[in-house]
Amino acid sequence: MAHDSLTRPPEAASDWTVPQDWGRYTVEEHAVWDTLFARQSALLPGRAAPEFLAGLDILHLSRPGIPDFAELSERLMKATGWQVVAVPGLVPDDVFFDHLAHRRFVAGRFIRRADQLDYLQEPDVFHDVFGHVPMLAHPVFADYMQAYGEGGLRAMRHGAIDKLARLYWYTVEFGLVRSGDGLNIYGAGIVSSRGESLFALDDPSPNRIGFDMERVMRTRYRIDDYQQVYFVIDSFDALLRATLETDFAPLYARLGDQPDLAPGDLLPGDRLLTRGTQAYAMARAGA
Ligand code: HBI
Ligand code: FE
Repeated sequence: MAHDSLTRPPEAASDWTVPQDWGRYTVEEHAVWDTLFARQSALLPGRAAPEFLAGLDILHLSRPGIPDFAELSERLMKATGWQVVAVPGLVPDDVFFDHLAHRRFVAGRFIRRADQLDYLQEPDVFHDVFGHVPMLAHPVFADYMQAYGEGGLRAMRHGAIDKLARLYWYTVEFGLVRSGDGLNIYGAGIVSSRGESLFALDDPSPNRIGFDMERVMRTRYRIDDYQQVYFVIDSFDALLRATLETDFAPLYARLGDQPDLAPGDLLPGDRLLTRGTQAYAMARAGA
């Protein structure tokens, strides 16, 4: 997603952060958080990765109301050295990567309206804090997110942001992880969405493919509907190792010579866990 068209709002600092102004949230806004939290908490046991559920506990996120980032950051800092900072919305890529590289997770401070419970385009505080922050309490994932930020700053020098954004998309946002003989959710975009928390694991429509760095970086994604493919990591250790061990310069060069893949494409070399019917995507395309 190219964010160079963004202009920094006057109230934002040079690093695009703004005060959360926790005291300004209304009773209705806290109630929206509580409604979303209750829905997802009822749904996620057995579906979300145990590491995600542990993060909810470690960070006391089951307390009612929108979390105060100062309190949340105090606990998170003790766990993995991360903190949560408020931003007005999407920030430019270089700003985003720099925050991640310094263990600062940027979270939107606004929350969706009660009539937008099921979907919204811009990441709000529920998507960012409920979706992304619990995994930051897990040391290996916390290291992965910082490595991703550092990689992002390098990718900019190779003009490879779009390739690296796909890694973020298919892991941090929409990743699945093996758990015993099943699959669990760890991606924030899934775990913060009731519909996709069901669809990603249960629906026969999407492909589910074993994670491979080059394959992920070749694969386009959609931002407007459920994913047509989910990539599955064997473990968070494996994801961190893959990121630290990849020599990205030659990989970006190889990627430059190969055509991108559409979200629903399959390759002979894919480690295919589910060959999807793509029925959902076809129905939506035909609608
Ligand atoms: N800004 N606030 C915010 N949140 C994001 O998730 C985000 C962003 N800017 C850029 C971005 N994500 C992605 O395009 C990067 O992966 C490149
Ligand atoms: Fe997100």
